[in-house]
Amino acid sequence: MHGEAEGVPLIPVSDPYRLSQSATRKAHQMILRSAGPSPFGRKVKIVAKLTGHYEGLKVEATDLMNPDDSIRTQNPLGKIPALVLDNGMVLYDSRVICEYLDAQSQGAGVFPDGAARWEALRQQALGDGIMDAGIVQVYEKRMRPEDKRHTPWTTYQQEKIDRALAALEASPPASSATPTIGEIAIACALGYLDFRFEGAWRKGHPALVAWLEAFSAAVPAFDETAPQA
Ligand SMILES: N[C@@H](CCC(=O)N[C@@H](CS)C(=O)NCC(=O)O)C(=O)O
Repeated sequence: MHGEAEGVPLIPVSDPYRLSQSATRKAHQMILRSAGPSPFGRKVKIVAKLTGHYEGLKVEATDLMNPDDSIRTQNPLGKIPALVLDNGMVLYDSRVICEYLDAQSQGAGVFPDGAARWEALRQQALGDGIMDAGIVQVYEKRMRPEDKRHTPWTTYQQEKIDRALAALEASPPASSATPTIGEIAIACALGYLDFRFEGAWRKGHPALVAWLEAFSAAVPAFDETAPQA
């Protein structure tokens, strides 16, 4: 049986999808691999707060570009967020982690039942898609030398964001007392656009701006998890 004592390496190195040999942790503590600016990590942190799991979570910074960072053995895709459970199993990606946290809670309702579930999952896909298209543009700048960048590619990605914003402006999410995963994902996507794209989205989307203001007033976890450079 894997050790549960504090300070004892829990998982043998022969189990590559679990904790690295050097990792140690307190019993019953989950480890969230994330990074300050990650909008997907922010989704998970908000859901952890809403479901009462945040106190039991140790957030461990990740250096995605460091080949020796254990994220690459914890998640073969080398992506964050990843959640190391207290039995050593690693869950990824943010959708799986959020659903897991919600399922462990006493009906936080982040993933509603019935027809509302499909609306929430669709909104989550839209919010996640905005983040994906934003991250691709950030990486294009970060990873490629200027003379190798391909503007039509970043324009193609930006158009996804523009269409998503237009759809949301025409039909903003509801302001539920209990925020759904869809509302959380959209708020995190808009927060990411604020963080990395200087809030340019705000121009021409007054209904969405008002929605985000109402969301951040109703859900303190949103401001509490604001991205850090
Ligand atoms: N669908 C994934 C997306 C995660 C993602 O793209 N994370 C970014 C950081 S915010 C990442 O790890 N990028 C590194 C890479 O793509 O290799 C999720 O929901 O968790």
